[in-house]
Amino acid sequence: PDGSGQRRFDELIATDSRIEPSDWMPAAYRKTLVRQISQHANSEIIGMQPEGNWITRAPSLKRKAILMAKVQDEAGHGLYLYSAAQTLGTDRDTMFENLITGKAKYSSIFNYTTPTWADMGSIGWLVDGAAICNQVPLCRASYGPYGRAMVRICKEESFHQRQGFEILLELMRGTPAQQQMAQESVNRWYAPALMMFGPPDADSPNSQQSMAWKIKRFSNDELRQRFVDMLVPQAEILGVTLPDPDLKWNEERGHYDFGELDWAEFTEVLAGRGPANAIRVSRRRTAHENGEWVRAAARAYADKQSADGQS
Ligand code: FAQ
Repeated sequence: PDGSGQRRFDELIATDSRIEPSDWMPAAYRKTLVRQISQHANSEIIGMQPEGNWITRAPSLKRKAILMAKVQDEAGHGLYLYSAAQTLGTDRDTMFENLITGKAKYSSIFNYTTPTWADMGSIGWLVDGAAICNQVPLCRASYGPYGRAMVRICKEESFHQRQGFEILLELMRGTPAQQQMAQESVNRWYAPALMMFGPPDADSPNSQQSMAWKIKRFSNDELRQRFVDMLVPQAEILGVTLPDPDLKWNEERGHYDFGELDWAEFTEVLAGRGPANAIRVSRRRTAHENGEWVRAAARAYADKQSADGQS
């Protein structure tokens, strides 16, 4: 009430220090963090599905083991992120409930389907690649538990990105049919991966405030540009073509120019009308319901342990 909490908060932000769960923080800062961190956690959990789809059909035992480990990592990322969000006072049941009733957002990218094995390569190379570009700066997010969770997540994402690149490299060194499968997959994933960074800066209502609070360190368009600049030389090594006729080096800017994205498609996906929105949410709901007996058993066990401890 005397404004000292706000002053201390402003000082911590100005000096690039960390805000911790027990510190005073503005209600709007708390709200935006819960929004972003829970959406991020939801993305990791929903993001298990497009790749989970290929675990039983991976082309070798080695590929199957790698893919299982990757999908498990995603579950782990979701769990640390839900824990980070919980430190802000929102309980996990509420976040799950919002996800399985379709109220909560998660990344647009996971509403696309994975019809071919090459999609495992494209997800690793493009989706994890975009995730790293976006998330490395989040390691310095002003909220301590979020920034610290991101450090480990980014290390694992780097490994994921390399395994995706390697799947595509192997296909590109293979038969013409394999090369075609890789190129066709990159054609489908490229533009949706660029949209992961969010709407253009002029249409991004949250960016300015989130940057002032040092949650976000760069704008959506800045990170998208960084990603495109990173992809072009990697695509050359792979021998795949990025599906954008307007992609070209701009000497003056020192960056690649690229074509306008289909923002109408992005809006449709966010509104729940992407190729796989309905299936993603319904699968998650079914899995949650089927897991009820495990939660009940864990609760009963914990209650018994604490009752035994008291006697
Ligand atoms: N999809 O004002 P802004 C992964 C929403 S990586 C859906 O610009 P903000 C790893 C946004 O929430 C994917 N919604 O918002 C993995 C807002 O709506 P709201 C997850 C989007 O927050 C790989 C509205 O549009 N990564 O999971 C999207 O400042 C492989 C206006 O936008 C993260 O979540 C989108 N693409 O910036 C896992 C990173 N973009 O909330 C498995 C953390 C925007 O007001 C397999 N998040 N919206 O109703 C962020 O960095 C930010 O939240 C942005 C959006 C950059 C996503």
